[in-house]
Amino acid sequence: MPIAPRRAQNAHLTTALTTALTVAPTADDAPFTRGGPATSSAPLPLTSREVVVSGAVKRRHSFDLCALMRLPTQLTGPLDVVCLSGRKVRGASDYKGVRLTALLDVVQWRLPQARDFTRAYVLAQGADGYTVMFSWHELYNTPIGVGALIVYERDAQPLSDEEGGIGLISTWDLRVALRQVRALKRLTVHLAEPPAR
Ligand SMILES: Nc1nc2c(c(=O)[nH]1)N[C@H]1C(S)=C(S)[C@@H](COP(=O)(O)O)O[C@H]1N2
Ligand SMILES: [Mo]
Repeated sequence: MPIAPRRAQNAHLTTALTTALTVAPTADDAPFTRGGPATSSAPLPLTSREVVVSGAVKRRHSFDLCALMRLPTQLTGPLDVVCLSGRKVRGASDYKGVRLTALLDVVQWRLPQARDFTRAYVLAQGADGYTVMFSWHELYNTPIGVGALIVYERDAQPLSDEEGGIGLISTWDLRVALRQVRALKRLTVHLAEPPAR
């Protein structure tokens, strides 16, 4: 079933987001762009062929393309990938992948104390080190979890090496480009340390 992005309902939130981010470099997203030294003319493509899930999990596991394809398929439906600056990176009619929570359900969160989930989170890292975060609550207690996908196809074509091979996309984010991770390599589960009482 396609996941329809809830753009219309979220219009008022976009305004709030723009206001909240005025301290961030909105005019120019240079700090967020990738790339090696300015001198390198043809940087190697950053590609992932498997995603390793580790950290606070019951059993560490590596998912290659075949393993991902065995999990229940999700399609995004039409989606604009827009950066913090408002720049549209691309439009897609469909991404295909599996839910991030489907991978986490395989490895199982290791949460020794009853309420550990309230401070649990996942870091998703690309081949170049680009890292984004999802909390347990976002994934299981908000609609974000339904739209957070590990993707391997766009518009019925496999993601090429140049496009990263395997990626992550958070369909229901207001600005989708930011939490899109190209060449997703690692997912690590963590427990945030509460301050001493
Ligand atoms: N691995 C990785 N993913 C990334 C980034 C990055 O630097 N590295 N930049 C993000 C930002 S800020 C944008 S705008 C988009 C750009 O999309 P594209 O690289 O797929 O064109 O990727 C996002 N995902
Ligand atoms: Mo960006």
